[in-house]
Amino acid sequence: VEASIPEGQREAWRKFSAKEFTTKDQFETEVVKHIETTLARSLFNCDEAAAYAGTALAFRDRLVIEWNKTQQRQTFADQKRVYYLSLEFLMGRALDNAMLNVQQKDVAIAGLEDLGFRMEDVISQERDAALGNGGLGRLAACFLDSLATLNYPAWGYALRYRYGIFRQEIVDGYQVEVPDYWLDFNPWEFPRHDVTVDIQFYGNVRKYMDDAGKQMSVWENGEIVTAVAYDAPIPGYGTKTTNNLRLWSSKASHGEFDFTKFNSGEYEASVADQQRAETISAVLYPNDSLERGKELRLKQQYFWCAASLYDIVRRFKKSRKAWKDFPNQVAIQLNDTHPTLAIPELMRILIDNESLEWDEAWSIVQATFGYTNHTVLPEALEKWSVPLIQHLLPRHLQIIYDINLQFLQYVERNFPKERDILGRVSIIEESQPKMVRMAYLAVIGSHKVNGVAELHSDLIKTTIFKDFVKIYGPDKFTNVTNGITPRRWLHQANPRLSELIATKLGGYDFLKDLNLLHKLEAFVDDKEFRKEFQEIKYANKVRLAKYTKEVHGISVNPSSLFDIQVKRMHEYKRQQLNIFGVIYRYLELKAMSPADRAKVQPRVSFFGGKAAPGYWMAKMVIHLVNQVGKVVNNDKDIGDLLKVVFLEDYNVSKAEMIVPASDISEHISTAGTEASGTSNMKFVLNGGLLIGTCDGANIEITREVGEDNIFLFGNLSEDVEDLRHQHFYGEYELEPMLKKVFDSIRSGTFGDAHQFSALVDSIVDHGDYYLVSDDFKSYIDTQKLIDETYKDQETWLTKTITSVARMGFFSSDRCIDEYAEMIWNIEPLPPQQNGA
Ligand code: NBG
Repeated sequence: VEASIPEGQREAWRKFSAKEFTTKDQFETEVVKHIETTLARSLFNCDEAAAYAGTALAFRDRLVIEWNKTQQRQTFADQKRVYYLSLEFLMGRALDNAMLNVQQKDVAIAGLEDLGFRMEDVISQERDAALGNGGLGRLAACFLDSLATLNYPAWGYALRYRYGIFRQEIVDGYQVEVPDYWLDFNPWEFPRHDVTVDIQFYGNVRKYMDDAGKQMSVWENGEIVTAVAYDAPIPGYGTKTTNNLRLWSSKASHGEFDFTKFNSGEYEASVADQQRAETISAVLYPNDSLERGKELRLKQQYFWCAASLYDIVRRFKKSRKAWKDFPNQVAIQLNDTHPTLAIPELMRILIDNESLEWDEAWSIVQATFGYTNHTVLPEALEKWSVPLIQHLLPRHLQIIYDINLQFLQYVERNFPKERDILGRVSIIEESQPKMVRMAYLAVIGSHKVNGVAELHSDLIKTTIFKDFVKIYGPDKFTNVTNGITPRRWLHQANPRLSELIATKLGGYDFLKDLNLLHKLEAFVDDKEFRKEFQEIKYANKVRLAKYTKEVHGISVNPSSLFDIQVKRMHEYKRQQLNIFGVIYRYLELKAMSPADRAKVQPRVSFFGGKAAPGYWMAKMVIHLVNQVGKVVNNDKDIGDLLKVVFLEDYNVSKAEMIVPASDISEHISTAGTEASGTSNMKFVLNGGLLIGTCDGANIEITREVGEDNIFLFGNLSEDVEDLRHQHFYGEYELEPMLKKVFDSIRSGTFGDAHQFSALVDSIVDHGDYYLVSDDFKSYIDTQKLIDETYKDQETWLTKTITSVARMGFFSSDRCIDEYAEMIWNIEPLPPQQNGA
């Protein structure tokens, strides 16, 4: 639709076009206007929630102005764009980030004070946008921040879940899940009721001859659900670029409800249809690194892929370029296998709708897509049953079979002597029922496949994708080590540290070029700097201690060593190793004389993280942590020497408080299982040290900060297979220190032993798949080394400062530049075109 204002009237538009506030007074004008008009409240009726709403709306207006201009500039520049398809974007809160990125937080603090509010209270009114499970979703959010900051023309595409990840409550030591209805008030999204796409499910495929006598297929007679776009502006730091995150919401295709049914008296049925349609985008699946093959999940995936591709293709077609130019204008990144259906969907569009030949369509598809793998855990590798896809997406199943046929013929021609290879690499697993291996389809349909840390990228080449390396050659596979945005994870989470660094480095340039942190090493002996650095860490610990007291009623001494493990609860992440270590420490303390106890380094062990609702073993670990806490925290012999805290409902905004407060954080997965980890980077950047296994990005963190500044322990990934084998077929002896721990659990020290028997049995009787016993001694010894090292606070401080200075590599800006160059082949908008 052409909706431009005619030339003659544009002058008036320009004159009255919305302006951004820049002063305190202008900011206050905006806030009061929104509170009085948008919210219809007054100074006699303005609580903190209203102050938050007014402030958020004032900043939203600012973002929208820049966002509109950015879209115009990007359209005008007509460069290649990248589309990041991710089922999860774990954004957290938006207001603080917006204020800092547009560099107007000071103005807002002063303005709010004038109006009678404290910034901290206002910020804490906002609910997290929790549209993700863990690292994978948070990575996508960091990437959006970097893409905008670096002025790349980029869009994110996802689903607008009405319920994000559940809220976790701990009741009697057990996890209880509470729905997270977060859309009550969300000022950051814009419904685009004019941007809709009709998405088809079920139906059948009809073959026909077109006018030129060519055999064609059409998918028809399906059920239609409408996708409605909701947009959220993504501001970059210190740039005018404001990119778009587009979330699709599902609704019944015929609007409110079916009037024919309604009029014929089937009122309930008509409303039920509507609800069925809305169910598609209703809820985020709460599994982290686990796929369960539910039909609704597959519907979500197709709904989102099809709507996004329609949108992308529509934008491309406006440019009136030839199809062969599609990959020169469009890069699509698949965040894990969840969006893999985009591959057959783009094939369907090109062949069935646009009448391209198979080969041409296929080369466009391969040149367009890139695929990021985020795990080698077998239970996380997505497979969908052939009958389910046949039923839901009959045309896509045909296309998948055709892709597979072409691929297998190619393999057969090139590897005629390899008997078993075809069965191994086929997209279709010959099981009962047959399954579609989504990771293989993603590899075959993309031009690049990457892992997320060096070890992980090596592992995918030698394990799950080994045959594909042989088929395509090694160049198709690459590594982009994960990163984090220093804007949220330093500047926003730890403003005092950010400011201290800025005073030493002469400004905040390091937030855009994190490698500049290396200049901090020059201050490692600077007395004044050291003192302030230490004070900031202490203040952050005091803040967490205060929170722990207020929310959990547990008093902890901020001078203790703060040991933190916060992440999704998962056997491979080994929170059980941590809590067994805590129990061991407790038993040792109990056995000591009071004189010996007086020499012990006091410690607080913090845990936090959600367990998937159906993951019993993970829930059992949560329960054990809480039970141990109950015993230890109330033991008079122990006092401040050991406290155990389970922080309820770990999420992004809590991480912003927790991460800056660590002395040590735990990244202790069985070697070879954690693809990267990203909180490890956040903790070090905030002046904490790590205890970790040689896994994921821990390895590159070690390379950067130096071996002396990290506490590594445990078996190496190359030995894991052999150890597992030994557990079953060789001599298996439980580590004696761990046996003591189990004896105490079994004797009922932490409540009825039965409730933990599955956890203990998995190690004693069922093969100890995650090598808890094998790594236990090395873990305990390393914790002792940490206690010793921590006693010398000056040495500790030197280690932490040195580490911060060496973390430049882990900025997500570095990652995004690598993706842009190696995989997407896109350029940022140059300064004269990005509004600078
Ligand atoms: C997770 C890995 C993490 C990694 C993030 C981001 C999945 C499937 N994978 O180690 O477990 O840091 O992805 O890459 O959630």
